[in-house]
Amino acid sequence: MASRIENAEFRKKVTTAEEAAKLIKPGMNVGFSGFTGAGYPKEVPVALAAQIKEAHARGEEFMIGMWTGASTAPELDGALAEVDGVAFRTPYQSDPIMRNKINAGISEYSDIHLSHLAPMVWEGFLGKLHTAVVEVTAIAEDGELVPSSSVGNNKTYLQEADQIILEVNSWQSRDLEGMHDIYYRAALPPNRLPVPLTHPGDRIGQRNFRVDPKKIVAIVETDSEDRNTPFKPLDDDSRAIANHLLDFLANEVKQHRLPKNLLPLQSGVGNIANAVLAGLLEGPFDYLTSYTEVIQDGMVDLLDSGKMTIASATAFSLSPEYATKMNDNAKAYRSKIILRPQEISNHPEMIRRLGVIACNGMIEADIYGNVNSTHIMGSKMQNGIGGSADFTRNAYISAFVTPSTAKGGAISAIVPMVSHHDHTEHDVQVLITEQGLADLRGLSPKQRAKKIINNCAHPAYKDMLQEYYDFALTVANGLHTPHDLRTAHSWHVRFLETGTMLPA
Ligand code: 0RQ
Repeated sequence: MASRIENAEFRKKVTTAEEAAKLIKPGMNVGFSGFTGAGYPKEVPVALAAQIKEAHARGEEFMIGMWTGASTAPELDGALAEVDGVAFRTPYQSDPIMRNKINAGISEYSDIHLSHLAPMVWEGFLGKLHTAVVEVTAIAEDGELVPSSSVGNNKTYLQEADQIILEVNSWQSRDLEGMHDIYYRAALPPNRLPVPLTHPGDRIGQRNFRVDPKKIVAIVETDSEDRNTPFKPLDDDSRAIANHLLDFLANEVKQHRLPKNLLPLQSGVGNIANAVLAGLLEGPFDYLTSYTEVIQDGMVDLLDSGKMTIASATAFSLSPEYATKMNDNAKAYRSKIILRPQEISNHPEMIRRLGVIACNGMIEADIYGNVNSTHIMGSKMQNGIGGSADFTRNAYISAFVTPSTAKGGAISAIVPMVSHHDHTEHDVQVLITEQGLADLRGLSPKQRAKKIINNCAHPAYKDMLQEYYDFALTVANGLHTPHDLRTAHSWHVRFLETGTMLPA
């Protein structure tokens, strides 16, 4: 493999993953690159996990604090969680082993908004950052670091860490250089200035990361690919949900509440989000733009077709097929895709200014429009809030999507009262299931309940929801948001006790 370390001084620091991992000591806080399976370090975490395992076998304590951009991959979250090596984890994660360790009480998890984490690190709220382990595409001749397939919190981790370990990955396209926009003028109050970005395509920063060479303690070379997961083929429910949203947007244009090319789109991760993007490909909207977190396959198709002119994000989240396509054609995509630090891709200031149309997945919503994105049955962590709240609260239109039932119909996604609260009724404007869409804008709680039960609930649960609501009207201590507190969570309790929310 040809070296991507184009600066001679940096070449002297090349070592093995095992030697590099030895520089990470028990109790250290480590900032890792990585966002939705893109741009995470692939060699050092696996070597570190082996060393943690050996230390535990000798009866020694060895755990670290793990900060990332968002979710990573089995070689990072999976490997370190497997050996009980993670004392503390933040922010969004979705690895099944990591999730189990959090829910088993082994790893503490702080579910921080994705736009908040970098400023919190600057502020020192999370304590000292001892080490950064960051994947880059290349080290340029001038000593700057060419970012790889995600930017995430890398700028912050490179600036704040005492010591830095780099993984230089030659699988990433060298042509990625120029796709990124690294903004260095963000500051803490009272010195914070407006971020001068008024269009998703604006470039306000520089191409590469700066780094203090004195802080680099090891460089590891690799050519391992990002662990990208394929999307499931579009199912009928995803298609129905996507169609409800597209019809809604078309009507907003007709009512002159949205321009013909809409406003910049944010779409969450997963199959429904991808179905929405697929629907846009066939839809009537042209000259679309996107101001979002991740670039998915569907967005690449929109850019290819010319339907979308520009996409701004912080990372790729592509299937293996599309990752290869991106690597082969990075030069051509550089004029249409911009990857930014996540405190900019998810910045409330920009989301509000641009008027982003946000669409995110959820676990459940209640009849009043409160949304739970993170917890199963009140206590068990699924993934985390990610960037969903960065976008939802500040969006021009905020929509949440889900199939109306889960686990083969045993769970209703519309419940009397959410078992955990991420997005309040004040922030949730549109709810969509395969059954239909509830436009909640400007409605009172009781008006919302009517729409949600009628338009979004699955037929198997519709009468049960109506009964709950009707009874709540007779027992509630006030008629603004009527609840029967004795039974508000009885559906969840029934599921935990019997395996279904449906009565016997
Ligand atoms: O469980 O894996 O055991 O089968 O939850 O559900 O239907 O596969 O949906 O992958 O789109 O995830 C909210 C988790 C939806 C996601 C959430 C069970 C279901 C399945 C996953 P299994 P699906 P998705 C910007 C946006 C927060 C972050 C975010 C998410 C599993 O969208 O993490 O929005 N959002 N970021 O069976 C019990 C219910 C359930 C349920 C689903 N009501 N009760 N279990 N499940 N509904 C991007 C980033 O921030 C990076």
